Amino acid sequence: MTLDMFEQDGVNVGQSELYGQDVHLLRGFALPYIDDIIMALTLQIKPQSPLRYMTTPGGYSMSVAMTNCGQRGWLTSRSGYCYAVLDPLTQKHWPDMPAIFMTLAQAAAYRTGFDDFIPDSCLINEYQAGSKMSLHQDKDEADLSAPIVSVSLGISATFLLGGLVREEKAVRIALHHGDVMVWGRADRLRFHGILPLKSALHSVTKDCRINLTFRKAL
Ligand code: MD3
Ligand code: FE
Repeated sequence: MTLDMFEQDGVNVGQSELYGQDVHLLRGFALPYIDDIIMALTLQIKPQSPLRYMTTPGGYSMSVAMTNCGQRGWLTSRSGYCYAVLDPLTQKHWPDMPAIFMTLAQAAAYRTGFDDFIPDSCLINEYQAGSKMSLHQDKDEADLSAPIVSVSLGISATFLLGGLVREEKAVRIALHHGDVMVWGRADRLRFHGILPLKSALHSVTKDCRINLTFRKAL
């Protein structure tokens, strides 16, 4: 096995990058939280509300496995997209949002000028080799004045940052273990996606990439 099959553990840690007016990339910001995040995912969230492959309104199975924690969970099915109080798989509430998740999301938002971000939903995306997310907008939330915070864990991915219309050419940004993105205001409705994940191994997540997306749904 060659060395470069293993991912670097954080790249340009401590740097912050700005795209457009309000897309902030905080390199390695989540690194101090990693052990607690993995613990909460493994012991609390995944056992209560397992990862599953949801169906798109068009009838396709997503290549990304998903679950949620918090007061609301994002769902896609044949009937469309929505935020739901109950997990359809268990007919129970989604797992509580761990305090450390809230602390991390609020710290990242505060650092980038969003003072009072209180997410009520955290979508957990798990990418295996080949999983991708096509270019889309996040617009199922009631209050578009709230930012979104996303945390990347494990294998690096290529993020596509498009414009406010689908036709605008997207720029590619490498996202690594521990990176946190915060976006809002003028950039809240930008198109974005993830290129098919390349096969690799990471010491923390093994053969996958995990993304946490914190949103204010209500
Ligand atoms: C949007 N997830 O679940 S979030 C999603 O890595 C989703 O799993 C991706 O898009 C993932 O809806 C990416 C990261 C992100 C970062 C910057 C953005 C989304 C953005 C800037 C503008 C608009
Ligand atoms: Fe999105």
